[in-house]
Amino acid sequence: MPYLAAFVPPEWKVIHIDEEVSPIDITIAVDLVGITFHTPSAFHVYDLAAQFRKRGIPVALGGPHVTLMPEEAQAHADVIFVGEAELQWPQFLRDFEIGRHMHRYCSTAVPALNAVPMARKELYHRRDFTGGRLFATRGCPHACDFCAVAVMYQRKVRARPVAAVAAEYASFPGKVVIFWDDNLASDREYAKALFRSIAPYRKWWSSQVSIQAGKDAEFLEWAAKSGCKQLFIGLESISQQSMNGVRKGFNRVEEYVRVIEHIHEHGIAVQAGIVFGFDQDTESIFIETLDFLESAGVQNATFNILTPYPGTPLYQRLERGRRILTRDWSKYNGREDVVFQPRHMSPETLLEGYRYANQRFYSGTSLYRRLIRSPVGLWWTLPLNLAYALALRSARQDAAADRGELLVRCASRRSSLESVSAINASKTRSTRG
Ligand code: B12
Repeated sequence: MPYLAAFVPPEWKVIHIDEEVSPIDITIAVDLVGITFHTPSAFHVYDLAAQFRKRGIPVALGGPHVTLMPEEAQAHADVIFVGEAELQWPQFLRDFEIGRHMHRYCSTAVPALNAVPMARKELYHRRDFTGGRLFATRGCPHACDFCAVAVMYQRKVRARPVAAVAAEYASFPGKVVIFWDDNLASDREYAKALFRSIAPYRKWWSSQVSIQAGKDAEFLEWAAKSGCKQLFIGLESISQQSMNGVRKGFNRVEEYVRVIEHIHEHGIAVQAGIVFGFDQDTESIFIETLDFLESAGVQNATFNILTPYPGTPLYQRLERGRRILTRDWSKYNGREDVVFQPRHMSPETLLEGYRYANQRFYSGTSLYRRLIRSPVGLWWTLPLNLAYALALRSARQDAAADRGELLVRCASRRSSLESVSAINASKTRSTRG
């Protein structure tokens, strides 16, 4: 939002509220409310929008879910933005000022990012996700069938001018910066030029890249020289069949160990993105993945339950197979709920396997095994691991409380308390209701 705010004419006053940081004051006196959100927040946002609209305040909605589900979002807003809004948002503001705006602004082509402004830093909050964050490129050339980016940006990769990115990078007062790019290695020559120009600022940075980055020595050399401390790589699965099945066959599983070693040799830590629940996954995938991550000495990992975001080929495939279990978007969080019928296991087994992976990976023994071999000092890897472990512990406590509440509901319906699937079914029904 601080980035979109940079397009707003200076005579407007912009207030930025991030619900991760503070609650929203529904009674606030404003002329227009704009909200961005991912799929899991959709119902919550529709509820918020209804409260503002009830007070006569127009609501504008945008973001990935709106782009992927425009018809649904339209019913909850005065105006929606479908696709990227660099051109349409300023147009809307002009229309709004003269009281003649449309209800839907669609970007017909992906915008070039040659002249985009820097985000408005005075709107950042101390503890939200915006401090020390910027993007250099947008989009990814790949078409993995579970990824919303491929649908949203039509696989078109665009880059900001190197000098503009370097200037924004330099403008952050802090030492640590994250490039929130979809794949900073989409154009590796561009990336190398960028690394050369940010090296003098002597900051530390991390970003997400595809596996090709780990094979390119010059990329890694310049990344390291410019202060790269960690790369997030979507390894996704240690099953080659699973990778082939979701159009990510360019991830060659037999190369993973060498790629991780290569990145480590440059003094860069690896954060692995792992997904469980692919059609080729069987129950052994959980233990095998953890054995692999520990033996490869991966410093950090983000585990996800495969989630078919609406609009993706994965969603369409599962829908055709009648395998979508719920359309309650709040469950499309990839962390707490399974929303589809996996092929070779039950939803409960998938959830338990996912929990097992988190518990084992962030246990003391695993931490010791992995971090002892870290190419980056403990000052970088330990706080990250502890932060993950703490976040997981609090999520587990919430889930336990949630399960307790569900047991009460089940009991009152005289459902079987032994059956986990009965609990899950009840959870789905009650949320829908
Ligand atoms: C950074 C990021 C995060 C950050 C978000 C921090 C933050 N406060 O912004 C963190 C790490 C927290 C995060 C979490 C998650 N993320 Co995320 N994330 C991203 C990422 C990499 C970049 C987002 C971004 O800043 N893009 C740049 C901006 C400029 O683009 P944009 O959001 O599309 O906005 C443009 C337009 O949509 C429009 N617009 C957007 N909002 C609005 C609002 C208004 C009023 C207007 C006018 C216009 C407008 O204007 C913008 C300029 O063109 C995207 C990938 C991507 N490229 O979008 C994934 C992505 C958005 N995330 C995704 C997912 C799945 C998640 C998680 C569910 C993952 C998980 N399992 O936990 C969670 C959900 C969090 C939640 N609470 O809802 C999916 C979204 C799928 C979906 N259908 O929602 C994406 C697309 C990744 C993917 N490969 O599929 N994420």
